[in-house]
Amino acid sequence: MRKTLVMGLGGAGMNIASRVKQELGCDILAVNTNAATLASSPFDQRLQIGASSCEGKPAQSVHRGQLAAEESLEDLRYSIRGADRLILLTGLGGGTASGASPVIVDLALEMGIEVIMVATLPFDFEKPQRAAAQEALALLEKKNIRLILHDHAKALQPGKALLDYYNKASADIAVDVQKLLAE
Ligand SMILES: Nc1nc2c(ncn2[C@@H]2O[C@H](COP(=O)(O)OP(=O)(O)OP(=O)(O)O)[C@@H](O)[C@H]2O)c(=O)[nH]1
Ligand SMILES: [Mg+2]
Repeated sequence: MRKTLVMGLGGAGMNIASRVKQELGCDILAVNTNAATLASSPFDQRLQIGASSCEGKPAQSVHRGQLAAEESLEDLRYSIRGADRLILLTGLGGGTASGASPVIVDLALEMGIEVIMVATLPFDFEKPQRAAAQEALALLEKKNIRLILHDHAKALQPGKALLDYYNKASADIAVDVQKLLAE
């Protein structure tokens, strides 16, 4: 049997991952620069990255997210070892998500792990996040991975609360993960 590791990366990635955990009951590795978010999360496996570059706080830029993953490369390697397949859940646009995910993908590929990334894209009104997501996507699209994208901008309807979109994306991604786990 193939061994699949599900990872929730960054704040959105961890929120999505908790829904996936709730619905599918699978083990999840939570990865974030933000120590407080990790500490209050429901995951058994947690990895703080970039303790020096981010000092336990949100990365806030693609550059710092990248530095965080590079700084913690050996911890990441240790945490994903033994998996044949990585399902990486994240909300592109965040510093951690956009900066760390290309580094984590490269590490996994180098270790011979198949990578499937399931990511949300920011709303149009999140201008800097949208730019960060595009920057990350330009890198990720060149890599030998499967990318499944859920674009918040395309889902936008008047009068709906942000949380409704987040919940819908999380529910849709739980379905994606269920299908992937059944493959
Ligand atoms: N689906 C979903 N999307 C979210 C959620 N929270 C934020 N987002 C989206 O995800 C993007 C990234 O936000 P975060 O996850 O907070 O960013 P991060 O990866 O933690 O990066 P830093 O906070 O800079 O360390 C945002 O721009 C939103 O578009 C959530 O709970 N669910
Ligand atoms: Mg965050």
